[in-house]
Amino acid sequence: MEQRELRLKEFAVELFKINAIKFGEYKTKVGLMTPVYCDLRVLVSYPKIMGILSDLIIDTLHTIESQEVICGVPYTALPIATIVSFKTNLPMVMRRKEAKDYGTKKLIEGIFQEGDKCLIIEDVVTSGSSILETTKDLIKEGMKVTDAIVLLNREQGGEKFLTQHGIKMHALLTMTSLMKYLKDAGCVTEESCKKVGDYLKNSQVTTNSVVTKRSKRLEMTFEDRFPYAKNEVAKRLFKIIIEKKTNLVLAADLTDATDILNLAESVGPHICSLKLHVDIVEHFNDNFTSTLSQIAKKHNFLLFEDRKFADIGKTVEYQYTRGVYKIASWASLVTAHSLTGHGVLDALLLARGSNELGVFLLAECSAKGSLIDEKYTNATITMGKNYSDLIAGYVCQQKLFVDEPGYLQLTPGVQLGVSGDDLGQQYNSPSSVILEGGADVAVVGRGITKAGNPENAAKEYKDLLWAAYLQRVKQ
Ligand code: 5IU
Repeated sequence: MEQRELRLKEFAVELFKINAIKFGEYKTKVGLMTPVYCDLRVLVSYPKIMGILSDLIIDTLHTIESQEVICGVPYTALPIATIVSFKTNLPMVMRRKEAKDYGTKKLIEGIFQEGDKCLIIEDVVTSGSSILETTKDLIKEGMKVTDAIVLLNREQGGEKFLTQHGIKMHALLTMTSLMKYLKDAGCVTEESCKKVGDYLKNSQVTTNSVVTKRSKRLEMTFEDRFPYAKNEVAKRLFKIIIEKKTNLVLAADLTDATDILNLAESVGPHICSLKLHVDIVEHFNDNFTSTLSQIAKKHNFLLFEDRKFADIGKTVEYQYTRGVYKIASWASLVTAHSLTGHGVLDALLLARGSNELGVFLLAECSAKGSLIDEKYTNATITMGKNYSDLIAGYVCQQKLFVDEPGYLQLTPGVQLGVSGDDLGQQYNSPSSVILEGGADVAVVGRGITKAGNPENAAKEYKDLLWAAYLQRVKQ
């Protein structure tokens, strides 16, 4: 037997001895039964075996084109990557795993240059989706990923999936070689080997099922979608929604400044954002927006100006930054029409400067007789795709962009017990906009502002919307 194969065989037997590989009847993460279970987290308790493992990885590393940094997929592979980094002097980067930290902290810790090639280290590969998650963040930060070294390839489809995404997988052990080594060493019976072989044949993770699960916006939780958001304000909005468990946006369409402030104060705890039409506010002054900003900060919601920008870019730039309202100085979110072309988005991108800004692009309207047709809607969605750093999502009434989990669907026209108003507004119920319409966040105006007790109404809408969301993602 070749030297390396001998070392791998010894390593496989060590894994068996420390119970990192177990045989019997075990439940997998997704609830299926498996005759072989790998728990490589125990490795940290065996420094000597960690040493053997890191040397085997380093041998493989020498067969791969040069890499500038390495990254272990959290958590099990983190200490393994650390040892490899230490022994090879190859710097390491770390990916944050906790979604809730993303809003305020970096995705990737450590120093790297734009274009650096990053080698991925992982313990066990089944579908390959964990490696792809990590890869996406590394790419987002400007690195390249071409290779991944893994301890064990379970041979359930992960290698093919990663190849399709341009990542070559180098496995120290495959389930087949592991079983052979263990059988040769007398650790497992012929029967166990057969059971594992049969199991592998019947439990292939098809590439499609992985892709579909990962890209279905409507079935994913806000937590799972968070890493896909590219716009900074969208990330903040995701974070607020998750923390406050509310996807309710209040349309505070009152004309008296003090009434709006009082409403914001009482309803603040129940909303993720407060939407204004600032040009309907009488006696507007800068005090109004600064007080409102303080309330927004206190109750952790975002200020949203429903300005529906729709002019040539230069005018939009002025409308956003200048004049009486100085929208840029207080609104984190605005709406824009796609009608006049991408100049509107270019202008907002340019005028944003160091201000935080997320744009909801108007793809549909809730008003009866709207001239927006399917072609316009589709062209709007396409336009937004080129501005992922600026766009927080789309305003629309039905399930669109279902394969874009990082964008939010904002749906207005929500009220209980009323089908519309005298001026063309059309209403749906909170549960139907979420379940049938595909809304992520819903806008409620008069359903709350005209209620006898707006705070109680807001709480009721919040609870109904959240229950519908949980039902949609089956939580
Ligand atoms: N709004 C709509 N429909 C739309 C768009 C915006 O109702 O298609 I685009 C705004 C108008 C108003 C709020 O500020 O959402 C809805 O208020 P009511 O819930 O009071 O109808």
